[in-house]
Amino acid sequence: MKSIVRWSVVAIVIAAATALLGAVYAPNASAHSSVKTSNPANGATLTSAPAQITITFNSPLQRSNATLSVVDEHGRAWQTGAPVVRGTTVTQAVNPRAGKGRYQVRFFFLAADGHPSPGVLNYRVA
Ligand SMILES: [Cu+2]
Repeated sequence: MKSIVRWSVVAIVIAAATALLGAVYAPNASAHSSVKTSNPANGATLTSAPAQITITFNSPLQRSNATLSVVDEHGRAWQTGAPVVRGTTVTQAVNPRAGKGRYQVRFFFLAADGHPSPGVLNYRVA
């Protein structure tokens, strides 16, 4: 009888600990997939136009509904083709003949859990 009581206490403690861990490690409701690193880095000044842009997120993205544009200060788009999504990384080819100036990378992706991951990165060619 005593051992049955003891084991149910152990079971309750394990269940409570599991619930607590679940709460602690549950993904943040407001940040499902955010930018970890990018090349060019946000705010970077480059000496020549990049041939591609790579963005790495902290969690996997869906391949569908991925959009990315690279726009100069006059609103002209310089990306070529569609973004390529592989797991947590997105690669976008860019026209390397883009001149000096400020560029904005505007993107929208869906995280693997279905939540949207929109964002903006800036870089400059000087
Ligand atoms: Cu999410």
